[in-house]
Amino acid sequence: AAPKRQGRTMVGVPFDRRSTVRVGIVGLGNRGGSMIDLFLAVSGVQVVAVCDPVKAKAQQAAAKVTAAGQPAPAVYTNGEDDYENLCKRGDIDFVYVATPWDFHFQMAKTAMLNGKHVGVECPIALQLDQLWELVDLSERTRRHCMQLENCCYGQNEMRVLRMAHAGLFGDLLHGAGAYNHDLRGLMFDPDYYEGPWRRLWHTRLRGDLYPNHGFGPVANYMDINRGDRAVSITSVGSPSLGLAEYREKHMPAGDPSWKETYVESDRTISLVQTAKGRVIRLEHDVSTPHPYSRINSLGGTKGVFEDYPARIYIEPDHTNDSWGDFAKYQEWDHWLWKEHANPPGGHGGMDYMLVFRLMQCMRLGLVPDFDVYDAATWTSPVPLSHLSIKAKGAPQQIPDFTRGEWKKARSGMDSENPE
Ligand code: A2G
Repeated sequence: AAPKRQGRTMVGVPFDRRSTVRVGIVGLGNRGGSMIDLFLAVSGVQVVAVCDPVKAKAQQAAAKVTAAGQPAPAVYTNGEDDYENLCKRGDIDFVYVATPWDFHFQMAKTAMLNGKHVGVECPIALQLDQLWELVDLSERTRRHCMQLENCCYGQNEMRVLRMAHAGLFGDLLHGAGAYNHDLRGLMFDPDYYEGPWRRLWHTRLRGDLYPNHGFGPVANYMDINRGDRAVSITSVGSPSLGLAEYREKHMPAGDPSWKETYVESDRTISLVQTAKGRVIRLEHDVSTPHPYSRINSLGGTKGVFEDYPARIYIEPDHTNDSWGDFAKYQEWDHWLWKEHANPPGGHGGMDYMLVFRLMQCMRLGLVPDFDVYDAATWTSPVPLSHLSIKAKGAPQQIPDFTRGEWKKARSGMDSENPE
């Protein structure tokens, strides 16, 4: 049973309107160090503070802020706890966290306890009790705590979302999402990440370490927490061989990685069932050779979409048993993609769409596109797939983080441009 609610629900709670959104950034490595460009590219946003224990990274970020014509930001570099001082500032509305996973939970918590809305890179936390704690804290502090899932803003994802909600796929039945990305080279690279933290998670957990890129978009298609709910997850995992094999081939004797024992399944496959009986397949594989794929599929009573590469088959447009051209459905593009041609930044533009839209919601005092309940739901496969694999695939219950509010339909991120 869900723990008793300590505050009021945060379902449908808008931001306070702000003419300028004041942002503090914690973590300026690969992710934070490139996302800062996008915060600086959106008007109505000021980056007032940056924090990273690696001084050079924080200073480089601060230089970007002044180069963009904004006042010099406060810089926090005094060890791993200095983010607490950033969170305590009185002139920040939103804290963006792009640090190693190990710190996400604690940083989200600290931001909310200091009265800040917070957006965290994936995964927002790694344990179920932590997910509940973030839900409780968001309700108690009246601050939004969001998983900043950029893939929800991909051009294909947003187009499919609009088509799904307009009924082009009929009644929705099934979908799939994945994080199948060969990260072996990056995880063993001594310089790409700040230390071996990402690889070390492969010595601790067996299941899906990174469900959000796949789960988030499909959850949106199916209105999870907005009329439907993810109820249970069943996971199976392959043997864990990929990282050890890679190490054998590429890492010199004596490298610290030789002390590690990898337990994370090379490929995890999970089946999530929803309250309406729909099925979502999730896959995770970052330790074997394969081309990148988030799978990103959706099927219903009128047809199906599959990505990588994008193709579609919906009646009455297609009736001859062969795939149709998804490019022909451009008219269904989301307004973000129609109004922001050639967006700056990485991941084909979806990072920019995410930042622009989040900042718009804060400026205008709108309800965010997703909230702490979505963050907890999309992340719950991390601990639950591990448990399911250990239990030989036994289904695990996904908590109702909304405590019943999921039954309410809500208009979401596919609404029209409010400006
Ligand atoms: O690889 C990609 O950029 C991932 N994002 C990101 O989440 C991270 O895993 C990175 C490697 O550090 C997407 O695939 C959208």
